[in-house]
Amino acid sequence: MKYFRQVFEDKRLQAYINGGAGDETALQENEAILQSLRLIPRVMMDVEKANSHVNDILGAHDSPLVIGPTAFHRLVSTDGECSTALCSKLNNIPYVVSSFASCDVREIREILPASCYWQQLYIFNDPAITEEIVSDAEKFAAQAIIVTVGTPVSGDRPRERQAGWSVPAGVCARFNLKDPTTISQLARVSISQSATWDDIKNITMMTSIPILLKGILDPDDALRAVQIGCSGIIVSNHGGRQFDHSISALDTIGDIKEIVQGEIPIYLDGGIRTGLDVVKSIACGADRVLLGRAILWKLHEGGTSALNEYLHHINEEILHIMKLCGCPTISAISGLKVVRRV
Ligand code: LAC
Repeated sequence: MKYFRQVFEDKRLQAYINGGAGDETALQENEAILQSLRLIPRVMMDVEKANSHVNDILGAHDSPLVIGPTAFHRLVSTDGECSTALCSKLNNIPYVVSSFASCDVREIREILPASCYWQQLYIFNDPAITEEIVSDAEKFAAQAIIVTVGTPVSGDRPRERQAGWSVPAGVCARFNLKDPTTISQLARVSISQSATWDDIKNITMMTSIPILLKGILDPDDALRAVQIGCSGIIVSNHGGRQFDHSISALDTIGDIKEIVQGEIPIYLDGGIRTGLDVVKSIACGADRVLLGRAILWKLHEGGTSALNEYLHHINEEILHIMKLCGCPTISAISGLKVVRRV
């Protein structure tokens, strides 16, 4: 599968979705690192019955793919998150529903089976909102709560700023935005800048749903997440949308894996577009891999049918590459040797 990048008729929307922070160094590096990795295939491994199943603390699924949290799917497709939920269900791929979803979580959950419903959460300024999302996650039987960390403020994205893009009124289901609002304004009024590890600890006390932290890059923070009782971490620089010169997940996951010592699963995102990217990320240490922009691109290209076809195809590609690399299971991929071509 070739790399693709969606072109939008609405250039302001394109600036928002495709753009990254600053000079887009992190955004480009996420993709460039994936391109530079080479795997050393193993041979004679009986791959006839190769399967891409994963089974960890967050359940059993047919694929290591996760639909990552991205905001406002109705910006790209009429049925928004409801289309995404249907594709998640059809492919048995977990879907992390954003706190900034454009469809009501009740509606999404009518389509999405519990086994695929994971809920994204920020630490909000108003503790009542954080509590409401946690209690909704319980009501709708979320299998995980993914707390996004490392976003006390929104990254400065010149493309988006120069295009003058703002979130249209009425597109955020949970927050009643009456006027168009820039992402940095939305972050400023809603997301806490004073959040600490105590807030994460509080959330783990508030609910028995497994808590994962998304946005971890430093091994010491990964260790802290383990110590505080998190059930997993997602190594991520937020698709290069936050801090332009942040390290890429693939450059730090090895050190994180070493320090975490298998205590909790480690997932990864950033730049993943193809099955090959997924296999490379797992070879570098990821247990599961999240898709971000690619989901929005496919939804925009052709709604449910394009996204469904993409998810199906990417999984076929994962299986094909597993066979070529002598990996009958997903866990065998982590034993492959990886070389970085400079
Ligand atoms: C963004 C926020 C909404 O990156 O996550 O646009």
